[in-house]
Amino acid sequence: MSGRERLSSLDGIRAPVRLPAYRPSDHGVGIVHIGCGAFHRAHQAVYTDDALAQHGGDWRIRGISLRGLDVADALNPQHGLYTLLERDGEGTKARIIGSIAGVIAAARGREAALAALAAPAIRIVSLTVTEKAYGIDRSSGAVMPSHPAIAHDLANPRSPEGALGYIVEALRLRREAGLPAFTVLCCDNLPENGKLIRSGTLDYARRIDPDLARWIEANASFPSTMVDRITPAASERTLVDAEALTGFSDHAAIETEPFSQWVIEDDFVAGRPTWEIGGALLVKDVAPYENMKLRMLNGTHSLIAYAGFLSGYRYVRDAMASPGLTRLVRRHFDAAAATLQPLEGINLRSYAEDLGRRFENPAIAHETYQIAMDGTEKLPQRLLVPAVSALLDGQNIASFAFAAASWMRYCLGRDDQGESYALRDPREEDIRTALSAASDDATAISRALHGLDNLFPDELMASTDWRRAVEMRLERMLRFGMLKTIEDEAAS
Ligand code: CS2
Repeated sequence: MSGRERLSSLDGIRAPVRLPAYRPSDHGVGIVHIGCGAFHRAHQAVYTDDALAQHGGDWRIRGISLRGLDVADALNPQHGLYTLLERDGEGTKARIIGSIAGVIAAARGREAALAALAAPAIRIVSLTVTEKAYGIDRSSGAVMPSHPAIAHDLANPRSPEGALGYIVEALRLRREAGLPAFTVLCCDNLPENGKLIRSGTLDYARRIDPDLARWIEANASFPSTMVDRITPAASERTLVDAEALTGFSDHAAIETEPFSQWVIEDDFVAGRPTWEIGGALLVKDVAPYENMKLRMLNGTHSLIAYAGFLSGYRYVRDAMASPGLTRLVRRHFDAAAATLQPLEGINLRSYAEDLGRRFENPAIAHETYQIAMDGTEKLPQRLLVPAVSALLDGQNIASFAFAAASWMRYCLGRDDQGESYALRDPREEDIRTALSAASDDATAISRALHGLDNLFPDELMASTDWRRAVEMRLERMLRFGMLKTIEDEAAS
């Protein structure tokens, strides 16, 4: 870092940098957000910044980091201020966001985190903690007692470590203090995320205190949301550019694309900011939007991540410069779109064209390896559930099978040059065990990975067409390498 002064107030920052059109310190905190990483800072915090500028209110955000100290240490000395860079081929625009009031690192202050959640002024608790952090079984909606955070919290409910543990303990404290409950707003990429976290929260609470569970059921709400903004992890370059544009050193700067979308089920027990000011769509049913985004954007992203990473493409934009892979990307948009119900006001063809342009954005360095992470958590909603729907409707399953085979090839942990890499998946151990018992031919690998508990839907397991389609592609990947398989697949 240079010797420039650290960003900590709005003084001295000049146009064209955009500043909050309100005085942050005039507004109290009404939201606690758990998981204050780059995505939250590029998305919900920006909508809240817009709402504060237009309608004011005590809606600033107090962040909680469940793990790590970095975000708190970067944001707190800056009084929560940070630079948001919006990048595309035309250039980079800088904006200072003022909606975050500060961040509590739970690792350093569990009591402070619980006190923040139980504060009378809190009306919404939102979350971006990644799919794997909840510990909820997707098919039953119950918590998984073997999940590390759930296991810990069930044994020590008053000193939680996980997201559900914090929420339920905070609600217990509120009930005990005679305070109202809050709205729990899940902003992770999970289908029907509100319903899922509601059932997980209630199941967890029932295991501790059935009375409390009934109170939560009657008093809290859990709207579903669809969130979208491509936000790579910040890099050294992000910080350098933020400093050049604002004149201040900023340890919490982030970068993102110009596009942003937020669809929210309008079900809040204690009010909400006017997020529609920033373009959020408040609707009755989020599920169709969520499916569209998970299947078309995220499903294709995962395909690009596995096939692209194994072809040596470090960034999504590089993968999009490969003619073979872009053909497969477009084929996947079509295959995913064919599994969706029509959605009023949305033309899936132009949605796909926009996605293609967003993936190509030359100014966004989004690592394929970052997206490849946590495959077992992402595959079902992005690729496997739509594959079932394609299969049952007699549609072409080739693209889903290609993506699943790419994931399997990735699970081997070494590329075509023999370089190894870490899988970074919560079920890494299961994957390794399953593979170590299998011989190294495509049929055995596919059988071993299809056999992982609770991952592939029964309809796929039972379909010879599906299994053959996957195995055949995996076999080519192993024999000819990923680049050649992509070429052949794109030509077919
Ligand atoms: C990506 C998402 O890392 C991933 O798995 O697919 O983070 C994606 O960039 C966002 O959902 C876009 O809104």
